Amino acid sequence: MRRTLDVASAFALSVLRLGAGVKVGPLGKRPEKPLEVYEFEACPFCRKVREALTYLDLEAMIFPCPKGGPTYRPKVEKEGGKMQFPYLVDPNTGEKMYESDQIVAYLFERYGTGKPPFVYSGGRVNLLTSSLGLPLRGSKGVRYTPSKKPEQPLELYSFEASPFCRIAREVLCSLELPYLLHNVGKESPSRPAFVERSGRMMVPYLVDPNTGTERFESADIKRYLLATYAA
Ligand SMILES: N[C@@H](CCC(=O)N[C@@H](CS)C(=O)NCC(=O)O)C(=O)O
Repeated sequence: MRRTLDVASAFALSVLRLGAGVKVGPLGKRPEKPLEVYEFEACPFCRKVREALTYLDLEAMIFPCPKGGPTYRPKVEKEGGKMQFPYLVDPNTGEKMYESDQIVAYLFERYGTGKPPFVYSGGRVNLLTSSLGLPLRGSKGVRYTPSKKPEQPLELYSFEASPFCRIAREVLCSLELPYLLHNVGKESPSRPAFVERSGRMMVPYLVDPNTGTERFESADIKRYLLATYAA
């Protein structure tokens, strides 16, 4: 029952977002290096950026910034001048920026084909639909859970609107575990290589190079992360 409610509430958030973060759209130039995104799962502004990453089939190093997180929050404040999320660093161009609408516009301009479709664009309606369902998730993906730091970043295959991926991302976020996010939305050109690697098209799929673990199933991923990294 608990698990059903967990999945249903994560699914409700994606329904409210009218399909944003499900499918890949027309793509532009590809970055050589993954983008770097400082964010936290329960932030509605951050969600808009993650949706754009799925649509544009972009890989990103995610540096989770849960409230109380001791590592990446102070880093953002030091580098950018304020503790505000999302914060994007594009190592391909040297661009660094706050403001979700500006980040989304930048990503579509640079790595898409220009202007974002309505559901990805700025404005009150999209912010409202990105915020409305959040109370359903309670405190998940908000606060820092003390953790042991991995030597190497983890990797997660995911797409934004999947409720199961959200469950995995929330735990990565709370534990402040940095990870390389591989977006494999519907129609993603990255899917064949993922299926070749994992054996089937299903997400989330976690890769932990620190322990040699690779696994599907959000509930198992959550259990694994807490058992391995919660302090
Ligand atoms: N206009 C900004 C608003 C960003 C914003 O208010 N983010 C909140 C999180 S949802 C924040 O950084 N709060 C400070 C904190 O979490 O400490 C944007 O669209 O990026």
